[in-house]
Amino acid sequence: MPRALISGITGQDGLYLAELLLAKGYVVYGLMRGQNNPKRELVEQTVPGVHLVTGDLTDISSILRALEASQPDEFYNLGAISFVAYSWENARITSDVTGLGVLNALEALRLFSPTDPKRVRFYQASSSEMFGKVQTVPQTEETLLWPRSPYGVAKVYGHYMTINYRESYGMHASSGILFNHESPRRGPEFVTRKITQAVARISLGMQDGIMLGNLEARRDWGFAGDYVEAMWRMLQMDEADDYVISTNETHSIREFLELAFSEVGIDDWSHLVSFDPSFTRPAEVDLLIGDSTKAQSRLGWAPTVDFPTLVSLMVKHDVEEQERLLVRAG
Ligand code: NAP
Ligand code: G4F
Repeated sequence: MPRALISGITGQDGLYLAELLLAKGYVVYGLMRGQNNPKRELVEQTVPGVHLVTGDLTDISSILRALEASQPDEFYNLGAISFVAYSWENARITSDVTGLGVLNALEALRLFSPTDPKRVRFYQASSSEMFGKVQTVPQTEETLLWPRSPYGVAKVYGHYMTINYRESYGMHASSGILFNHESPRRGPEFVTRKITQAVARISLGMQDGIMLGNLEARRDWGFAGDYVEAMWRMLQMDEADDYVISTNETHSIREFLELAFSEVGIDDWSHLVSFDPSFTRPAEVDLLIGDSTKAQSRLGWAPTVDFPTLVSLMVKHDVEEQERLLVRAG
C-alpha cells in the first residue's frame, strides 16, 4: 500500500487530502504540532484511519522523526501560518513557519534519503497570494511574482526553494500554485466562512449584522475537495513540475455576500453589513484570476464545483450547524 505523510493535517486541506488518500488505500500519517493540539479530536473523528505523529515545521529533527516513523512514498507539505492578515503583525513567525519550514521539510527529506533523491515525492502548497500585485491577467505559471504580504513573501521563498531542490538534487518536488479554495471546513477567520457563518446566524436571529473590510477585492474561489485531488495528481506524474490550480473565474466579496444572503432569502442586505477599517490590509491583493490550462491538459484535472454551488453548500452547512447549536442551548 502507498504511504503518505501530510503536514497541516488539522487544517482544511489536510482533512480533505487525508480522506482522499485513505479512500485510495494509502497508509496516511499526519504531522501535528503542540503537546495538546485542540484539533486532535477533530482529526481523530473526521479521519480516524490517520496515524498522528507530533512535530513542528520549525524543528527539522521532528520532521525527520516523522519521516522515519511514516516511511512515506509521498510527503504533502500543507503546514503553514496561512492567514494573510495575521502575517503583517507576525511577520517573523510567518517567515519561520511558512517560508523556512519548507526548507526544513526539504532538508529533512535529503537527510532521510541521502542516496535516492526521488524516494519520496514532495508537494509544496504554494499560493496565488504570490502573484499579489498581479503582473498579468489571468495569472499562469509564467506570471512574475509580486507578493504583497509577509505571508506572500514567505510563500515565494518556499516556492523557489522547492524548485531549487528539484533542480539541484533531482528531487521529485512539485509546487501547486493554488488559488483560494473554500469549504465548510474553512477557518472562520477567512472572509468566505466569516460571511457564511454570519449569514446563517443572522437568518436565525442569533446575530444582528457583520463587520467587514474591503468588499471590492476579487478572488478566484474553488472548492477545497477538488483542489486536494490536483495535489495528488501532481505527485502521480513521472516528472515533478509546477501547476496553477484555479477555476478561471473571479468574483468580488460583494458578489459572495449577495449569493450568501439570497441563499437564506434575504435580498436587501446592505443594512446588515458594516465597514470596519480594522479588517483592511496594509497592502491589498485586488484581483486574482487563474489560468489552470496546464493542470487541465497535463493532469486531466478540472474543478467540479462552481461559484454559486460553493456559496450555497457553505451557507447550508452553516445554517444546519447553527441550528444544532441553538437546539443544544435550549
Ligand atoms: P489551514 O486550514 O490554515 O491549515 C494550516 C495547517 O498548518 C494547520 O494544520 C496548522 O496546524 C498547520 N501549522 C501551522 N503552523 C505549523 C507549524 N509550525 N508546524 C506544523 N504545522 C503547522 O490552511 P489550509 O487552507 O488547509 O491550506 C493548506 C496549505 O495550503 C497552507 O500551506 C496554505 O498556506 C496553502 N494555501 C491555501 C489556500 C487556500 O485557499 N486554502 C490557497 C493557497 C495555498 P495547527 O492546527 O496546529 O495550527
Ligand atoms: O479570505 P481571506 O482572508 O483570504 P486571502 O487573503 O485571499 O488568503 C487566502 O487565500 C490565499 C490564496 O490566494 C492563501 F494562500 C491564503 O493562505 C488564504 O487561504 O481574504 C480574502 C479577501 C481579501 O482581499 C480581504 O481584504 O477578503 C477581504 N476581506 C474583506 N473583509 C476580508 C474581510 N478578509 C477577512 N479575512 N476578513 C474580513 O473581514
